[in-house]
Amino acid sequence: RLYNIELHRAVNDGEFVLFYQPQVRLADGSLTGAEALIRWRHPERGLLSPAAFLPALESGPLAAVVGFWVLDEACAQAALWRRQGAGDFRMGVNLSGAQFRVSDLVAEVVAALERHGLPPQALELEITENIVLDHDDLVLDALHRLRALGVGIAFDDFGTGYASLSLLKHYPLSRIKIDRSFVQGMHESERDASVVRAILDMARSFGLETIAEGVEYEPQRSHLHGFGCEEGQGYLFGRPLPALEFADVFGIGL
Ligand code: G
Ligand code: G
Ligand code: MN
Ligand code: NA
Repeated sequence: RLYNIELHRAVNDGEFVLFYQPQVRLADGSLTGAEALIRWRHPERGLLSPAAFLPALESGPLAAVVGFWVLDEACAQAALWRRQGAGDFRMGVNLSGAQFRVSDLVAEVVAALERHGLPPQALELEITENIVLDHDDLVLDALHRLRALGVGIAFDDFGTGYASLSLLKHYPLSRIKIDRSFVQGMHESERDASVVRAILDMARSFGLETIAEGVEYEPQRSHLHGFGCEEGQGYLFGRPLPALEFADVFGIGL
């Protein structure tokens, strides 16, 4: 209960902030975009990461409100950075199931893009297996309409769920995000490396773009690049940062 009151206060007082983690081309490390990641600047408990509050947020009434705030804020940021010379910069935004259930997700996305003058190709929505399994037809229909508009759909944490192959077959995806659990083991474990190679082969045959999560060490980058993975995200390239620091580190708006 107390937690719900606090979440309402966080929404009303603007205590949520977005951090941005770089996404780069594995070939040369050049920036392609960022994933927006929510944080809670809690007045007493300091900076909270999603693990500390997302479960409560997503099981309560504010999940969609906060989700659409994230969408709007991330679109505004991407539009600003593109105007400041970041070129084809792409912004990744995580979705929650509530955003499909309680409102018209497609209308909200279109409104956010128009509000900020962001082209649909510059936005990539990230979905997980849980979202898809919970709300089947609703989700499928919304995703088809979003893809038709040109918005990207990335399948997050790919490979960890039970239905990955079935989802690949049925859902209109544009990218696969290879889960970091496979990436972390791939330079030590032949099995993990095989899983990564198989995922990349599948992505190719479905015509999907690829990004590897959790890239921390140079050998992981070079193996992934050698296997044909296009992009990477992880501590090797940069941690999630507040917008101003991100722009500073990546030379946007200089
Ligand atoms: O930022 P961090 O690496 O701690 O993120 C942990 C998890 O929280 C990630 O798996 C990410 O998908 C999820 N997450 C981060 N930001 C958002 C958000 O804005 N909305 C939703 N639904 N999930 C998020
Ligand atoms: O897929 P998801 O949206 O959950 O991914 C974002 C999460 O992964 C964030 O919590 C982020 O802090 C974390 N993360 C990003 N890069 C790395 C990395 O290189 N190593 C590890 N262990 N975690 C990472
Ligand atoms: Mn994600
Ligand atoms: Na995620």
